[in-house]
Amino acid sequence: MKWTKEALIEFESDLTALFNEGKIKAPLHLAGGNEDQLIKIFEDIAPQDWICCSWRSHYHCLLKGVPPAEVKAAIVNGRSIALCFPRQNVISSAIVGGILPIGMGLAWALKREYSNARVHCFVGDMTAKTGIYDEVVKYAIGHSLPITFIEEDNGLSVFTNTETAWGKDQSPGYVQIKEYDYELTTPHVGTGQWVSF
Ligand SMILES: Cc1ncc(C[n+]2csc(CCOP(=O)(O)OP(=O)(O)O)c2C)c(N)n1
Ligand SMILES: [Mg+2]
Repeated sequence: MKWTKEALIEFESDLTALFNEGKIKAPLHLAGGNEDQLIKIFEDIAPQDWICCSWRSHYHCLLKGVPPAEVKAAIVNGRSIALCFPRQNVISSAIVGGILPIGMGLAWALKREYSNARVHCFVGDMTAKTGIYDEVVKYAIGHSLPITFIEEDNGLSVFTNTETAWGKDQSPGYVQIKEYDYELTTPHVGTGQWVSF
């Protein structure tokens, strides 16, 4: 099924109405506003690729080909924040940053199997500012893993301004970061030889 912006919005509006009528007894994170961008991004996503998402993934599921009735049923049953559809290679975690190491492990597995599939890992702007994001992106680049990270930047962490949360409105302050290079000459004590962990 080829999704248009209007059809996505209609799908979400239907869910919003159900939520407001008290028929969905679980959180529902609305997307509203990123339809054009997602439709474009999914043009480059192959059927064999994997989609890694977080708590707002109904558009991603639909665009990956999960039948709308299945997505709707899962949401009405309260599973909106962690939609997983293994048949269409869609997995989600509702833990901030939780999907990142999962996606990275998946990408490692695909590389080891010489698969031509890729992982597409979607994260919010606050998630992209967490420590785990830095580690995972650095590791993925370093090991040339078949993974794409997509930051969905709405400037908000739930309803808090992300920049404000990190103190961006404050004066620079007194924090200093210093760095120097050095060469280690002694191995870990007791190993007797160089070991790698
Ligand atoms: C470990 C953890 N802490 C807190 C939360 C609650 N929480 C859900 S979404 C979110 C904000 C994350 O911001 P961002 O990644 O920008 O996503 P957005 O709010 O834009 O969907 C938080 C703190 C959570 N799900 N997991
Ligand atoms: Mg955000």
